[in-house]
Amino acid sequence: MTSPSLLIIGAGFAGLGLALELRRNGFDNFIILERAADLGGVWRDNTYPGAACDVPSPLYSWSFEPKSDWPRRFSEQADIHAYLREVADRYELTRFIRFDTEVTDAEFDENTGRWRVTTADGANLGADLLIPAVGQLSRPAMPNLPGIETFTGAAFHSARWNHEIDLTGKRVACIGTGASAIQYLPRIQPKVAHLTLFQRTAAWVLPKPDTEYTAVHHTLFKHFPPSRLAERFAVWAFFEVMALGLTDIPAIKAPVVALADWHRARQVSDPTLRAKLTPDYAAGCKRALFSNDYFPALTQPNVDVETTPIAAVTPHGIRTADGVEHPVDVIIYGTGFKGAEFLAPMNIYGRGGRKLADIWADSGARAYLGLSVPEFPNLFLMYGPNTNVGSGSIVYMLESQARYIRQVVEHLTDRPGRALAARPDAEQRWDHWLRSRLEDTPWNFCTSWYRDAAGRITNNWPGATVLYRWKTRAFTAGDYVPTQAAARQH
Ligand code: N01
Repeated sequence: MTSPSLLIIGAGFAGLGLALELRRNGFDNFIILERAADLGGVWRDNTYPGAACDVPSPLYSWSFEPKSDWPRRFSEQADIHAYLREVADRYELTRFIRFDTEVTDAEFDENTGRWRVTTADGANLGADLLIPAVGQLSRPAMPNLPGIETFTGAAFHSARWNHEIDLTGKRVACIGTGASAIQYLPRIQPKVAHLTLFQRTAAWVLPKPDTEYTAVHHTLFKHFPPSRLAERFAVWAFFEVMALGLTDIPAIKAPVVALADWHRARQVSDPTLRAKLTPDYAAGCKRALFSNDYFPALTQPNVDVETTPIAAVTPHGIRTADGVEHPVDVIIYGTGFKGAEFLAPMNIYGRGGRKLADIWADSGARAYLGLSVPEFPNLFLMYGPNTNVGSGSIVYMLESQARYIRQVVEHLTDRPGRALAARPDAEQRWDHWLRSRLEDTPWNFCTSWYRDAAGRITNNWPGATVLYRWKTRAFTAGDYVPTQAAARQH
């Protein structure tokens, strides 16, 4: 049996998940190229205080590698990173990973039917299949603020937290109110002298049903697996209902809005502050956030919430549009990621030397099932266009993709030189169906990282995660154009 070779780019949840799926099914013919010196992806990079997952761990983990002793329901970064390392060790994955190896270019060679990859140090590698698994949130976005480079204090992005800067007694500016900011802000507020939150948009915040798992939980989860499955199922069902609320059953939104309003009213007694913290856009348009300590932190006497837009960064602080100078010692940019720039800065060339970034610049990022692009044979994306979840566990989505790609590998086994790219008509039907479902979603009604510069919703999956599982349940050869490399015809 000759199985095709794979180059997987990235050793985060996606790349490792595919490697596990392959190993579990007897395929070892792959290499993972990882630009950093460690595995873990976003769970390696995001080390800010309070970094945690806002999806409970029984669901935010591989279904086939359950863990009975998570310290709490919503795990912190260190525990998730440790889980990734544990599982990677169990399956001896590290011997498949080449660390400190950043892919810069990849080109499909029509003669050999293989991918040729170039790395930052100038090395070349080849494989039958190329699997970028680089995530959607791996490249921090800095705001384009005048004077940003003139600031003389310390400044860093939340995803590149500078742990050498002691924030104790400092005047700190926090820019951004997304999922990252609401986690670190309550952790740093007690130690700083003064914190100014520069809020452009208020967040929809829901109570976080977190709990510590006790020894009783751990024993039950370990020795009575139905209890662990029940926890996983309950979390999954909750997020699926929320996802349906975003796409299919708008009536579900009313109780969610009521809950968020109640939460804010209960935690913020000052009406002026409460008004500032009340969103003025459709719930669900940006990611809904779970926190019990964000609003209480904002009510503390050493905190100001500034809603006047930022005009410029100055050498000693931030100037707002009303001309007021806010002197600060440290600026923390919780300003998100370049989520719509899929696969950047890599250059990926398909048949005829066509560059993927150029095609997507015109059409927006799109791919059949979020996985395959016409004219890019044997390129399969993980966490590709429109496979992010507005509600639910990305790990569940990645498992669906890993299963699908494993079926592709099975199909190509004993077909050397055969390469598959989505049929253009299959991809168009898929995109048409996606766009029609996306039309009525709340994601259309504000700006967020779910949309590209042209306003197209390129990131989110419009539905329950189980719908994606269903759509990707079986590889169908008829949806692909098979090509046979001239140099490897039998
Ligand atoms: O980034 P964001 P994030 N002036 O893009 C503001 C995942 N995640 O890192 O809303 C002023 O959500 C911007 O303002 P506005 C999760 O999928 C997961 O927080 O554009 N403000 C916004 O408030 C999440 O969705 C976990 O008006 C500026 C903020 O910066 C994704 O990562 C934990 C600005 C950016 O928010 C991104 O979250 C953490 C400017 N010039 C993150 N530019 C889990 O728990 C930007 N902003 C799994």
